[in-house]
Amino acid sequence: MAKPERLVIVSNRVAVTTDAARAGGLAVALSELLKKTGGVWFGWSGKVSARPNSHPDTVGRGGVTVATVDLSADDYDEYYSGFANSALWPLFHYRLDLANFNRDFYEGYLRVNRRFAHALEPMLEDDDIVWVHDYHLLAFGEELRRMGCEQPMGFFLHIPFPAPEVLTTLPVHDVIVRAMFAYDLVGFQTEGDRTCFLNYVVNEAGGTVYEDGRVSAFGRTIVAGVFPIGIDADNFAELATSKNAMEHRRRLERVLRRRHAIVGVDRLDYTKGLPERFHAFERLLKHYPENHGRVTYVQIAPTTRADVPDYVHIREELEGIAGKINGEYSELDWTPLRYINRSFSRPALAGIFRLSRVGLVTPLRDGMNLVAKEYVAAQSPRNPGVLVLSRFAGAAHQLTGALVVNPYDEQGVADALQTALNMSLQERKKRWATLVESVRRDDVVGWRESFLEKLKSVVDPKRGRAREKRRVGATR
Ligand code: GDG
Repeated sequence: MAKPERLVIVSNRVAVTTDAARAGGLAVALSELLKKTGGVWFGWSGKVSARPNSHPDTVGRGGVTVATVDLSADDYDEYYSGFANSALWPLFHYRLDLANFNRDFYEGYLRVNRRFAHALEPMLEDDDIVWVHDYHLLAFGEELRRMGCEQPMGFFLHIPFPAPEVLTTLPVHDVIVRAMFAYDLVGFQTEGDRTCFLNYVVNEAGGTVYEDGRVSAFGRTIVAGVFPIGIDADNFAELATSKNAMEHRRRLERVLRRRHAIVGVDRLDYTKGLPERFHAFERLLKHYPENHGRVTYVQIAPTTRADVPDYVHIREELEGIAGKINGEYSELDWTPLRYINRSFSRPALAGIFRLSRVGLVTPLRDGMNLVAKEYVAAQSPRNPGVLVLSRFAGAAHQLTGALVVNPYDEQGVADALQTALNMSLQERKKRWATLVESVRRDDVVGWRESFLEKLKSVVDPKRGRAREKRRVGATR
């Protein structure tokens, strides 16, 4: 039997673990795969050092080589906080008002992409398959190609791809999209993201789109595909009834005292629509006063990217709104909004989801949104809750059993919450059956397999030729 190709995963941060109780489904799914095929996970160590290593530090963990490099303080400011999180992240989420197009950031981004490529290249073998993840590393493949690497390379964008009208505000938009053409396969979360990419290619780069998914521009032909990411649904469902989950559930039950819970869980990020969501809850209390003393909204929002200034602002803003709502509506024995600015373990989240009558997921823009899928997976089949989901989350294209809302329409979200809180058990069960079927069917294993199968099919003829060439070279 032929030996499976070795997989090399490249992402900004590495997360090799199979402990599903601690890590997200994505980290677990990718590390399981690496263990099967053997492989390398390469990325930033998470450390900032005065003299970053040019050769990766490597650790072997059960057949997987974890290879990491550090960043310098300038790298961190320009590549990570700068171009990735202050230019690309806001821009790709349609927040032009927050985007900072400082040229030093861009230079730093290219420098780190190049340094990462130089660090990985000596570790690559001819038969490797390289799979690069997300917006931090758009230019990584091009740097590897410059060094003569011919391995199949795929890229998956976890966040949305913006419409050309938005993308072209980035002064270096053409350089960035050209770099994406170094990959053989570029994957997006939704058809909408792929369409935005294709529109750019045709209208801005003068490229051609073929019916079979191939796209030509900048002198290269690649394939652009849609691969909606999923979760490990069965595992998350099991977590929801684990001992740890039950403990958290009981603690929450004690404070709820038979009230309904609405739950939100999001990284504290301005794309997640949290101020709008808080205001929508305020409208629920104002326009549907029967919910006073009857409903508690629990919002878990652990801090991320705390050194990017816009993340400090959003935190302050939320504290203000939460204080106002609780100041106005609290009773001696009822706090309407419990806003918790820290993280919980995955089993704890699963337990809290299972207890909550409503899962409130209203990002202003989101590549997919895994929380929506996790909420569905955690529900009890006998008494499932209702998912209220933003139409601007990639997940809305799959999760049609949700109450789909416009997160900018605060009254509309309040009305949907009221509908969810009063929905009959029969209707809840019917909607949940549709939701859970989709979450189980399109899971994280299906996602990774379909991406890699497509990548192999795209490059197969080319790989055949490359092997042939090597064989010819060897007999000379
Ligand atoms: C990006 C894209 C896309 C959250 N709080 C805690 C915690 N979490 C976990 C959730 C979920 C994950 O973090 C968040 O995933 P999302 O998909 O919701 O959002 P992003 O972090 O923005 O992810 C997104 C995703 O990539 C995958 O492609 O869906 O669109 O933006 O798993 O449960 N986990 C723990 N404690 C917390 O307090 N343990």
